[in-house]
Amino acid sequence: MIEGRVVKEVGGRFFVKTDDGVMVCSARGKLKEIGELYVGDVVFVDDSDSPVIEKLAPRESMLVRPYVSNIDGIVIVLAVTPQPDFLLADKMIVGCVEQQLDAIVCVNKCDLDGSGDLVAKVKTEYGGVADVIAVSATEGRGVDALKGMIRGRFFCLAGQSAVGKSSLINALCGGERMAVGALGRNARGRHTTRHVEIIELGDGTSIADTCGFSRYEIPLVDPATLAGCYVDFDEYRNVCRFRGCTHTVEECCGVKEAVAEGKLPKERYDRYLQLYEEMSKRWEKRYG
Ligand SMILES: Nc1nc2c(ncn2[C@@H]2O[C@H](COP(=O)(O)OP(=O)(O)OP(=O)(O)O)[C@@H](O)[C@H]2O)c(=O)[nH]1
Ligand SMILES: [Mg+2]
Ligand SMILES: [Zn+2]
Repeated sequence: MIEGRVVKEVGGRFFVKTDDGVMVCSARGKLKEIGELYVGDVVFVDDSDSPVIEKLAPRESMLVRPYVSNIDGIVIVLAVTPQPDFLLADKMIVGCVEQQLDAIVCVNKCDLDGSGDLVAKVKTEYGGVADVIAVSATEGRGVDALKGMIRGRFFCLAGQSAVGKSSLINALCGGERMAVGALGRNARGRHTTRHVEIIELGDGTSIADTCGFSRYEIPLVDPATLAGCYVDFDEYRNVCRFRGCTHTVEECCGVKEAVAEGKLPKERYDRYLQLYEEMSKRWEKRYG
């Protein structure tokens, strides 16, 4: 059997990269069911006849949106247009903390960000929890710096449709690898990329292009533990009077004080309350 990595899946056919090149494979038994094999999976292929994936190696990490496995981190792409959905980005960062993945927040289309307002805002929101980088896929600005940040590792690009994920892949590999969409008149995008695909950039670096999305559900967690995924709150929680403070309704809360003093971004905190509320509702209904 030959070992390889699933680098792309289209309509039940899996493209598996091995030392000898890419093989187009089908899958055996349960593995051929939808949602069983992910791009990023390490698999074993029987090529005695037409190549078939027989076995799956254990996964080190796994995301269900986008569907990809064995990544080291996520490049969360925001852009000047379409309008950034910060709650979506918060949720992706919670997902990264839970799976112990690196998060890079990448602000694309900074050629349209005149005086740098969006970049400044994103740095305020996420500077305490992730690396933030400003790029322009079309003008090439910041692309080498981004490449440096992911060197030697496997990252996936994630974010809303039309933020420029595929354009960034093209800029990173200096070619026209991925199809790029046009912006719709409402600037909401049209979902150009329809499958996940891994592109190797050399030096052991690879990056996955993924389909844009506008909804992202983090796995259900006890709302009491949600604040633990906000690492920017860490330095203030020892001021909280109550152990296990959720930083919502409690008195004498270090996080709330930090927000009031402008040390933590107010909008991110407000979205935390929103997510806390959402999670509490899901938690109450967890048994049906
Ligand atoms: N001005 C400007 N436009 C950009 C930049 N990057 C991408 N675009 C444009 O944004 C549009 C969408 O780009 P895509 O790369 O297809 O976006 P995507 O995130 O891959 O979208 P989906 O595949 O639908 O998820 C295209 O019209 C690109 O030309 C940039 O840095 N500056
Ligand atoms: Mg795309
Ligand atoms: Zn608190």
